[in-house]
Amino acid sequence: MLKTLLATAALLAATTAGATPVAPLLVNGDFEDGLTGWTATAWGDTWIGAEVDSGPDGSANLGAGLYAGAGATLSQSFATTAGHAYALSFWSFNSWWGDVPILYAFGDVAGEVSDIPRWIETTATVVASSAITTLTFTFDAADVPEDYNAYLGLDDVTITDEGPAAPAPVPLPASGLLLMGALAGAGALRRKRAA
Ligand SMILES: [Ca+2]
Repeated sequence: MLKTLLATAALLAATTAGATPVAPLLVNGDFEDGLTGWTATAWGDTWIGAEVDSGPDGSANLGAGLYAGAGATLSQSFATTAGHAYALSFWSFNSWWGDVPILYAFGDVAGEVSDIPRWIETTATVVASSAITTLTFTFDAADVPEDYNAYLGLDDVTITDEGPAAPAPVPLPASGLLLMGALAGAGALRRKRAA
């Protein structure tokens, strides 16, 4: 019990000190530990796995070989605080005769990266709506023709908790109606007093 209290106190102290860097919410987002922490599914002949040293900084990265009509998904779920904004960043590339897109879904935000012949960074910000949020990548090879294959790379996936999201601005029509209501009320009060 005392140990738990001390640990909690230490955690609070570290959190409030502000000097401690924000811990990554994802496990193994840089694939230096293979596919640990990730759930990977592949369809057909698609291959998905960790490459050793071809990442953006010569590090390990995720590789996916996609064959005709096949694709693969990669996902990871983690704890989030509803109402907090989360910044997503990842590096990716594709290599093929054509252009196989990388689709990503993070909470209720979805996006697509395509035409990336070299490593580039993609960023997005999401406001979490629940205690658990899932990040899913889908490597869409639906357009890969027979006897061809595509190759995709993914590395340095990070999620950063940016704290409570700024409240959405009140729509003008709503505030206008409120103002009109207040003015009408004041007018009615004046008429009542004058009567
Ligand atoms: Ca890496």
